Amino acid sequence: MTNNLRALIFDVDGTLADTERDGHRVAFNSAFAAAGLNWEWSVELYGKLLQVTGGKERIRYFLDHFFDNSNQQFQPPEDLDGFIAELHKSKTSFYTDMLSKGAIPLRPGVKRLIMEAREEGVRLAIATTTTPENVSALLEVALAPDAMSWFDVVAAGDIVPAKKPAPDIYEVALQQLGLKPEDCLAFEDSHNGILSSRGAGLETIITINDYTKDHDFADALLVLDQYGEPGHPFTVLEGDIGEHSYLDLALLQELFAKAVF
Ligand code: XBP
Ligand code: MG
Repeated sequence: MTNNLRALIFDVDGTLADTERDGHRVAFNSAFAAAGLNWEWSVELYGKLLQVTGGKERIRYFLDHFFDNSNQQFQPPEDLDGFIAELHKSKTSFYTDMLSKGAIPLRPGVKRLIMEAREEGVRLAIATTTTPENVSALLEVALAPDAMSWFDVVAAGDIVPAKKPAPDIYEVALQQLGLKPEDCLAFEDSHNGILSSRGAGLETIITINDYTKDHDFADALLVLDQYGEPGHPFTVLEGDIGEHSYLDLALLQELFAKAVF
């Protein structure tokens, strides 16, 4: 029996838009400065910190593993969790401000693919580690003012205690969609992301970016540099795409039909 492709479930950061280096990282640094902290996350350091998903979790990971406090300049407050939560709230505010001014565009082909799915009645969902208001800040400006209503499910942030690479956020998305993994495809950009999506049983399409180009994607259905556009082909890094030169629903249906769930 053949299954129909019923829904596309997208990661956000790194997949829909390159938000990490010039968005999240910059917002973290702005929040540190506003709090009077002289912490500065360079592009290189941030690459290492991305090993841990979730902004609050990432700040804690920085303090535990990368922060040189030998001169005791920073006195950790008694309520470190509360301190980190406040810092992260400020980071979210800097981030949503930046994004609402259009700081970060969608990656090539993303809007076209989403519009095509809508036209063809393939449902849309999001499964992300980031804070929910970050998703709307990006999509309402970069996609369309009413873009949030295009997604049947937006599973985001702290609704699951175990963030990616745990499968939980994808499991929530599937549950809220009322679909099985073999009805859907997932879209990711990172090793933690594909561990999460595959952990939930989803076949996964990867688009790499500068931070994730050396990650292990052996488990992916397809690995691309980008979705591409008519006249602007993608580069295929792993997988079989026949005659196609950009990612559209026809290619997704072909891959889906061949997928072994
Ligand atoms: C995204 C993340 C997030 C963002 C920051 O991972 O790891 O932590 O970097 O978002 P993925 P918050 O793309 O795998 O979902 O600061 O809002 O947590
Ligand atoms: Mg991602």
